[in-house]
Amino acid sequence: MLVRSTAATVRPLPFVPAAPAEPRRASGPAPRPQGGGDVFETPSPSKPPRFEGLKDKALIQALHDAVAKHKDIGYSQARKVIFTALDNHEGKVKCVYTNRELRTDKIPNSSDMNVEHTWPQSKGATGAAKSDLHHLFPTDSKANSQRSSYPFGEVQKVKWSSPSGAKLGTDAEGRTVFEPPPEHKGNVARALFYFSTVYGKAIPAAEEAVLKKWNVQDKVDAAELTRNGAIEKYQGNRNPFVDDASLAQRITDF
Ligand SMILES: [Ca+2]
Repeated sequence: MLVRSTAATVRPLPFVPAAPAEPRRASGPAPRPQGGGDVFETPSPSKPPRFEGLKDKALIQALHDAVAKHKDIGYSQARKVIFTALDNHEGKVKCVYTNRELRTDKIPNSSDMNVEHTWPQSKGATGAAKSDLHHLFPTDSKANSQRSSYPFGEVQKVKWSSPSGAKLGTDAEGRTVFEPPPEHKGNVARALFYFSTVYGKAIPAAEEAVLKKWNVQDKVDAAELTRNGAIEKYQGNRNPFVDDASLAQRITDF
């Protein structure tokens, strides 16, 4: 499953959902359907552990153990949460790639705005990972199509761009890559570090190098921190790379 360049790499066990095809409703209370959705019953205090003295695989394992377990709210609920609560500010939802705003109080038509899987479904964001809010963001549907499932990178030769600064094109090595606007670059990096850690997926080396750069360039701001805390209320876990952006620098190879 894991495509790694180094041999004998021990990865943390990926988070495994109960089973595919609506299993999470087989037991436990039925989800409440109102806007904003279920709130996780026992939100933990927002004081993140420090993981001092750990690095590389030991740090990945410790982070995995600390945050992988969470509530799978299901994809329809994830979409509802994003468009009606989590990313709805004063009645408007903003595309993270183009900055286009849409006034809405419900899930919009998917040809207008939809949910971006920062870690693509085609590359493993399935099961619980498909509805994990930490890597889901609202996007303009056309921008989402442009990104497709291309890796993130620095575009040299532009094929498509948005006034926001998002670009699709080829990088210095000729690979087709997608570049988000500057203010979302760090958010993408930290979302993918989280995904790799929680689901045991490797990040290709070229992409990882760019993400680490973006993690430093676009630092965590109040909005990203607030979103991290809000997600914790829905699914019961935090993105530790948002709580402490320096963690990524202690991991040589995601
Ligand atoms: Ca940012």
